[in-house]
Amino acid sequence: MGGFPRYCLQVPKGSCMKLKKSRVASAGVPLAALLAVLALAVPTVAAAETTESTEAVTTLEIKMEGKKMGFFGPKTVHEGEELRVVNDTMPSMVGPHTFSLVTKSSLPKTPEQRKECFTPGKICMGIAGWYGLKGEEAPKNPLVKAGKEGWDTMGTVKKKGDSYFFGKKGESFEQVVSAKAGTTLYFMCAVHAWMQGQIKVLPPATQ
Ligand SMILES: [Cu+2]
Repeated sequence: MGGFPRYCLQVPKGSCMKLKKSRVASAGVPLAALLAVLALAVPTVAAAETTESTEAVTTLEIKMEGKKMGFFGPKTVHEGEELRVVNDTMPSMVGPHTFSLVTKSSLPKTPEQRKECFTPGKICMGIAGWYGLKGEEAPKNPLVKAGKEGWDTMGTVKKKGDSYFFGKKGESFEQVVSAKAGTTLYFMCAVHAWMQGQIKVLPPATQ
């Protein structure tokens, strides 16, 4: 388990995904575990779409789905709700992750941008900088707070955003969505630049 290693940047193109695929295949995900995940996912989605639930928690999972590793979960969350992120991958296989709010224009869009993400002046290294890191070590404090308490601030290569560093499997972190309704929060992982997503903030749920 390390810090911000350039897992997929240090190896020839393609071999990173192949490596992960074979390791995941050999590890074998029990069907029961997958079913449990599916069973959990259904009520989460349902809760996000109704206004009846109280103390709703919206959960984004960091996991493998087939060959694709990424953030999976609902596309909307209510202002004032808890947004939880859970890491279901093994750091010993795929490295750590960050869930980092970044501005839309900061997201690496092309393969070239993703490849160069962890270099000076680029967003992945910028996120490491939010943690006060210059290289690939793990941060002492996994949480970077910016703006108001909770998830609200999308950062750039120069400006801090809200971020959490996941160094362990099963690790979970949640805090309130303090971004205003109407905002779309964009996020990415600083270790795996292709792990990106967005979630739209809806008006506070009426209870
Ligand atoms: Cu990642």
